[in-house]
Amino acid sequence: MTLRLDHYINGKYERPAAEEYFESYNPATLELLYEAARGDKDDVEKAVDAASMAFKSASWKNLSATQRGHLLRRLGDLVVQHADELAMLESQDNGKLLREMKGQLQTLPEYLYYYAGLADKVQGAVVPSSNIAIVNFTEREPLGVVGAITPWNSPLTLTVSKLAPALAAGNTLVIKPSEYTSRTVLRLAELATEAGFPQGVINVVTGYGAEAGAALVESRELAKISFTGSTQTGSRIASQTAARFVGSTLELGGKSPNIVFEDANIHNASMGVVAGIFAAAGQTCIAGSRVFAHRSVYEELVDKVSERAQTIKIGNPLEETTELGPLAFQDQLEKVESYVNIGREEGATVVTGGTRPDTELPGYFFSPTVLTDVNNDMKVVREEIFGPVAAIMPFDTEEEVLALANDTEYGLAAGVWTQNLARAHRMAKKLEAGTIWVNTYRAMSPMSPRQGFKSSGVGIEHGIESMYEYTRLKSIWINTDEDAV
Ligand code: TXE
Repeated sequence: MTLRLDHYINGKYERPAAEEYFESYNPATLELLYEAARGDKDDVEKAVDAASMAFKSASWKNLSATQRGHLLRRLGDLVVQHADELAMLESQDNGKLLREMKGQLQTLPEYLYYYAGLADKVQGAVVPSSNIAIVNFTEREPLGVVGAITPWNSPLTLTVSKLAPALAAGNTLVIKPSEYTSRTVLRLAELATEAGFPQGVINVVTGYGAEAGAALVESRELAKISFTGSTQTGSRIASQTAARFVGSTLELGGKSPNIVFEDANIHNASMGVVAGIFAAAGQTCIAGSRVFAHRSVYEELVDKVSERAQTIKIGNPLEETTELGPLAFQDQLEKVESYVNIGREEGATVVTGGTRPDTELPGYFFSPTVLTDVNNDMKVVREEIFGPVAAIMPFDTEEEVLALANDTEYGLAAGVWTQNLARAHRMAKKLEAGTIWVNTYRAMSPMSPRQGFKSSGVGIEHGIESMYEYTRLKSIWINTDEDAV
C-alpha cells in the first residue's frame, strides 16, 4: 500500500478537507514514494487558524525567550538523533546525494542551536532623548503567523533557515513545502512536537503552489511571508503581499559569476568551479553558472573543468561513490535539456555533456555540461538554468570582468580566485552580489547573514539579522514629569 501523508496541523496529522492527494516519486528510480495531501484554501485556513490561536495562547506567549531557546535546542538534538533517517528520506525525495545530505544533517542542528542561543538576545535599546523628562526605548515584538514557502532543492535546510529565526523571535508558522518534497518537512514538524513545541506553533500544509501556496499568501491572518524559490513566483508573492502591507523575505534565483584570475591557484580554482556548478547537479540558488577565466588561463581552465566533468560518477544518489545524482523531477530535466539546446542554437560549443547519460537507473539524469563560445547576450548566460551547466568565458582585464559579472539581473553570490590580496578586496567591494567568496565557493554558516541583491531577493537570511526580519520594532515614550504633558 502506498504511504499517505496528511497535513500537519495543531500538533497532529489532519486529512485534507477535499480528501485529495497527489503522488510523489523518487527522481532516481522513478518509484512512487508516497501520496501527499493536496491542500486547498480550507486546509490552509485551518492551519493559519491553528497558528493564530497558538500565537495568542498562554502556552506559547507566556514562554520566556530562554524557554523558546530550550525548545529549539531540543529540536536540534532530535535532528541529530534522526539524522540518518532524515538524510535518507530527503535523498529519496529530491535525488540529492545521500553523502551530501549526511553533510547537511551535520550542519542543520547548528542552525537550530544558533537561533536557540539567540532567542533571549532579541532586545531593544534605550534611545537618547532631547527632553530629559522623557524615557524613550524600543522593543522588538514577534509578528504573528509567518507563512514559509519553500522549494525542493534543499527542503530541510531552507525550511530551518526560516523556522529557527521565526520561532526564536516568538512567531508561529504555517509551512508550505514544495509539492516535489513534502516528506522531510512533515517529519521535522513531528520532531518539533516531540521536542515540546506547543500544538499549532508549527503547521505544515502540503500541496501545489497555485493552490495551497497561493491560499497561504492570500490568507488574511498572515503577518509575513518568507519565500525561497524562483524569481518569477517571488515577484508575484511580493506584489500580492505588498498590496496588503504584509512583509516578505524573498530568497530567489541566481546566475552567479565565478571568476578565475591569471594569478590564481588554477588547480584549486578549477575544483572550485566544478563544485560551484556541479554540486547538487547545479540545482542550487548559489550555483556558479557563469565562469569567467582570464584569457591566459582560459584554455587550461576549460580543459581541467571538462576533464573532471567527464569523470564525475553519475548514478544512484544513495551510493557512497556517486558524485552526481538526478535532477529532481521531469520538468526540471526537460528545462535543463532545452536550455542546452537553446545554447547550441545560439552558437555555443558543448565541450562536454549536454545529454542524458546512460545510467542503470531510469531517473532524470543529465551529464555535467561545459559550454564555451558563449557571451552575455545569450539566454544560457542570462537565465537561471538550475542544472549542471557551466558557461565558461574568457576576459582580459579586471574592469572588463567586473562589468561582465555585474551585467545580470541577479546578485546572489560571486566567486573570485586570485592570490592578489588587493585585487580580492577590490573585487569584493565592486561585485554586486550579497555573498562574495574568495578562493572558496559555497561556504555558508548560520552566523553569516546572506542577502540577494537585485532580482535575487529581498531581506536577509541567517545571522542575527535574519531574526530581526521576524520582529517589529516598537518605540515607547514615557514622560516622567507629572507637571508637563
Ligand atoms: O519554483 P517555484 P519551481 C527556480 C529554478 C527552477 C524554477 C522552477 O530555476 O527551475 O525555479 O521551480 C510554491 N503562490 N528555482 O516551479 O514555483 C511552490 O509550490 C505561492 C530556484 O519549483 O518558485 C514551491 O513550494 N506559492 C530556487 C515554491 O513556491 C507558490 C529554488 C517554489 O516554487 C506559487 C526553486 C504561488 N503562485 C526553484 N507558485 C532557488 N533559487 O533556490 C509556486 N509556489
